[in-house]
Amino acid sequence: MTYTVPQEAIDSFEQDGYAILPSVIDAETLSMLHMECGYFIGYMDAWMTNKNIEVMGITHKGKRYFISNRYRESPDMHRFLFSELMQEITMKFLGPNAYLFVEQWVVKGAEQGMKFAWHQDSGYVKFIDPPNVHKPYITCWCALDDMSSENGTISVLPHDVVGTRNNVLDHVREEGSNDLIGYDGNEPGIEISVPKGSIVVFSSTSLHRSSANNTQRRRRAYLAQYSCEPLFSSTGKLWSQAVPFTQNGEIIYDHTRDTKDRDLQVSRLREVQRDLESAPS
Ligand SMILES: O=C(O)CCC(=O)C(=O)O
Repeated sequence: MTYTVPQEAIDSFEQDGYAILPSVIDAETLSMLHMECGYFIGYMDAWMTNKNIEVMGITHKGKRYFISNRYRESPDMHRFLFSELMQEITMKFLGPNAYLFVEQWVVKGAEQGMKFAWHQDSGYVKFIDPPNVHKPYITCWCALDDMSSENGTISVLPHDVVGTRNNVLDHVREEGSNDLIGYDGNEPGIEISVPKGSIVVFSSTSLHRSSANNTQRRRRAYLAQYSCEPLFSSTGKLWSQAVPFTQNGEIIYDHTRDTKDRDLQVSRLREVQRDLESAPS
């Protein structure tokens, strides 16, 4: 079935910086995402156990995982990331040219799943590279479980509440969690309760956070971020990745070529892992 983003969702994104697309991921794809998620969490757990570490950046073993840019290690993830569904979403919220910028599992452990502080995704870029200027990109936050305040869903702050349209705030790092915080006011934002298979699309300047998971089950989300052009650091280095997805609205993703780039990607990931391990926590 071909999906069309409703006009109200586009209006909501333009006005508030976010839009909710309920139950848009089909059951088969959702089941594939569940299996892949299990694999990557198991891998990360084993890796941290082997290294004898409990914390790596914003990942805290058993409590909260952020596992990024590993889709090439999966035989199936490319089918979702470069699907017609994502083509339609990127076309409507970003424009006719889209690059995969970041993809990431965000999983909160049962009962002890940590909150994640108010931030803008672009705030993480600015924190690491203050002079960086980039066009806002989009985050497609995919709910792999039914999401509620009990299991750590996200909340978003509409753009006009603190003026985040095209405005990247300064973020500060929180001791202990290593979260970057872009807002510490009292606004509660809009808490988003959605069924599994829903996608929340938000702008990279949209402030969002997520609450703790107090339930007895893991809370799983998958994030796919797309930019309208490759994003470079202020010193000219490619930030994360820019995998060509669409051009003039047509899918141009080339899986064979992407798979050939895999060795390069793996060696880049190792570099990032080394940097993370040597960074002060
Ligand atoms: O899924 C969550 O808890 C939020 C993740 C998030 O905000 C992010 O990775 O930027």
